[in-house]
Amino acid sequence: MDQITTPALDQDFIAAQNAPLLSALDEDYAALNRTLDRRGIDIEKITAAVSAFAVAQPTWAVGSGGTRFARFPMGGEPRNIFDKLEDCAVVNALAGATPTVSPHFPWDETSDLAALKDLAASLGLGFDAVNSNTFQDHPNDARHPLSYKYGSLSHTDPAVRAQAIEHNIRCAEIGAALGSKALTVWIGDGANFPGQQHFGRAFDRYIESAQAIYAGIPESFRLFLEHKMFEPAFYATVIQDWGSSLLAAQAVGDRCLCLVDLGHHAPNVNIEMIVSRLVHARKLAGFHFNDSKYGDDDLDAGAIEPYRLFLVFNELVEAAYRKAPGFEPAYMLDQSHNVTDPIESMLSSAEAIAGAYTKALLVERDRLHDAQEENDVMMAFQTLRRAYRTDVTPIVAMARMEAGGALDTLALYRYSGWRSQKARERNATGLGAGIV
Ligand SMILES: [Mn+2]
Repeated sequence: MDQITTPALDQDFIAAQNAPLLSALDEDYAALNRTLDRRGIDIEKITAAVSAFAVAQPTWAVGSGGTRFARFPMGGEPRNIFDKLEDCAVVNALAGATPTVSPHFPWDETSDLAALKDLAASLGLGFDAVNSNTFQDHPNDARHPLSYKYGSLSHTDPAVRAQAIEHNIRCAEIGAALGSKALTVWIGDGANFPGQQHFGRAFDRYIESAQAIYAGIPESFRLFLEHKMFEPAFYATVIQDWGSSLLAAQAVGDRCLCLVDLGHHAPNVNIEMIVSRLVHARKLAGFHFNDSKYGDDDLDAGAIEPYRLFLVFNELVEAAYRKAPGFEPAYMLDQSHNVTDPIESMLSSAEAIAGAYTKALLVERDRLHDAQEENDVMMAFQTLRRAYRTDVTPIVAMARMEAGGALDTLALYRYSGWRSQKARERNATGLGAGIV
């Protein structure tokens, strides 16, 4: 593997670009410090917590996504998992908060896992949850002679279920070789027509298959079940909501947990409350961040409903604050970038997520809990609002710099010339990407 040289990955370059912005940051940070001091909040503690915060990058997010209508590729897109790691490394170098990547198979297949692991290590990246794929056929894989057209883990044919189970176990084996500790399973199984599928039998078959996967993956692994209300099935989906996900996870085992993706719910569902319920059940696997207006839009985190993002983080921070048993969430960005440079979207989203997390950390918990217990509705609401309307930009920037990142991530990324350099070097074809 050739040595990767780019200003975007060079710590001295990043520091030099940060230098002229430092005095303004110091002024803003000092002003915010005075504001928070009046609330009895230690800004240094908050900054340290934000600096330590991490969210994983899915490998598919660094390529241009697409819709069912079209995909509009851009120059310099990654061609394979090795290119994707390079792009993820750029995001992490500048954002300072995205040190792990979440691979997806078969999209990230390689015959040289050792080289992949070596490249990740040289780029300062680790591997997060591994994602399986039984929502499409694998025509080029001899291990996949059967079609998933009518489902995978819940298919009526035991041979298709066995093939899907085997694929999941293999994904976990690859993950174990890379240093991952979790397998995420999202299936597209469902029905497009009333009467097409026996709801009860399909759910029983899914649970049986999930149990077989659980028995086949390393004991060090956690199994994440990701639910989604609709798409590709448009009438009924086997694991359509957190209720089905929880029932299945409870039937499978202690290390089987429920993963919440912000875009996978019916309109108006109270997603922050789902977080609270799954924490109560000790079954929250983690969270996939994105944003949406209509469905599983996979837009950039915080682009449409930043207040909801804050309310989700408020529940996550609440769980950490009260040291909820079994609370060890895995966070990942799960977005599809259709009209932006994916690296820019990832940088923007990492900042939005860090901002929402910071605001949730600013919630005065004791004051909130007191107001709740006293039924002081307005003060409880205002306690959340006070945290939410605080401009936390200086904390997020300071935390990012302390983690080695850039103060102005987008400006530095553009100035580095990474994309145009890659447009010359890469000739992208056949990239695996999609909305999951
Ligand atoms: Mn997801």
